[in-house]
Amino acid sequence: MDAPQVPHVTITPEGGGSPREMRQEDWDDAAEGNLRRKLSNSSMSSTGSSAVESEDDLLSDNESKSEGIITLEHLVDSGESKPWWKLKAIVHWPFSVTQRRKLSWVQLAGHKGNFKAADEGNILKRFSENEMQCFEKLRDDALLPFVPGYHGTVEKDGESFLHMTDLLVNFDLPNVMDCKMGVRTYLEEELVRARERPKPREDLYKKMVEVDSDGPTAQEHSQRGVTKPRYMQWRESMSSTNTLGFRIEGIKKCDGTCRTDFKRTRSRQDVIQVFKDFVGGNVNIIKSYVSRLTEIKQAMKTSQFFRQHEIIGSSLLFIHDHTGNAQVWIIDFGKTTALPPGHTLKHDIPWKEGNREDGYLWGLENLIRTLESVGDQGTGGETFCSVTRANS
Ligand code: I3P
Repeated sequence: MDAPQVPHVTITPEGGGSPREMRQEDWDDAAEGNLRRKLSNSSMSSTGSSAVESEDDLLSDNESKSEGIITLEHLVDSGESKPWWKLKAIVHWPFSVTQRRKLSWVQLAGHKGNFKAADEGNILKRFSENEMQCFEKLRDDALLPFVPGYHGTVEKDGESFLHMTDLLVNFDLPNVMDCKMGVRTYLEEELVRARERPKPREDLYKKMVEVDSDGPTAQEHSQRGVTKPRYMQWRESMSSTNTLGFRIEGIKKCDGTCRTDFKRTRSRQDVIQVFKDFVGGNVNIIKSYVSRLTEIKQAMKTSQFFRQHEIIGSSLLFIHDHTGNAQVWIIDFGKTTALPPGHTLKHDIPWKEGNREDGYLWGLENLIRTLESVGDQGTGGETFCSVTRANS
């Protein structure tokens, strides 16, 4: 018998394709497992990194952005093409509890087409040599308890995928936050390449102007393009990446709302406010997060993998639900690269081009301190999805 399919959520570029209203039969189909949720490229990039060396060249302009729209796609491989369904960012999920459990998998970001449904409790992520090597090395590492389960590679529809555990499977109506770690979000080799072969991109220019029309220089305005490292550095300086060593990329809450508008969330107080809202007034969730982050930090101190890798573009995925279950996972190793033999990183000293430092540990310490102050300040009113549950 075929294994049941786990549906996937897709966040697609706003304006791409023609949305239509969801109808009752759509939800019924969803509940029967006839849909899959698939994540496309997003401004949050939480899980979708493709091959390190090629992204800059491969991505087209219209593949680079999401404003948090969720798309559901029919899973049935019947040959007949069913329409893509688009669901605006702010939605109230009209599912029963059982239906919602079946639709429990959500992916906050990644590049288009990166995910597919797998057997129950698992997902398929588009193959990346880099990421696969990381998972292989992590099998015997102190960080193993904090990374998604990896079950090898599989072929599907002529493509290779990494077979991984679905991190949301044990949650009911999960709240999910993606925090991208480190003081730098691009590889040194991307910097070198842009210097040797500058390739201004219009999509990145447009994303920059959308947030700050004064962001581009006069030359960038006239060519209507910015290079990738220039864009990434600007993103880092606008958000808390440079100042705190991590930034909030996106949040999906239990009521189905998605937010990706954190590009200007920069100060510690801004971050505290976002976390307060994320946990909906529950200080115990914050405490659980702090203790999990502290365990991760301890594990990093003994991890060989951590010492021997430059960790770029990796995120911490925060997940909690109304039962009080709260976990943090280290995800996205598409741009994590091994250092030459004999070299190690400290992860908490400043980056200078050539030293490959990523500021991961410094960011993690800042994140822990920030969350501790959320706990100290209290979080304000409780808003929990159990209320929604009672109504369903
Ligand atoms: C994207 C984000 C991603 C990055 C992507 C950027 O910007 O920095 O991390 O992908 O580059 O466009 P934003 O968050 O503002 O949308 P990688 O981490 O894989 O480099 P891309 O457009 O080349 O995919």
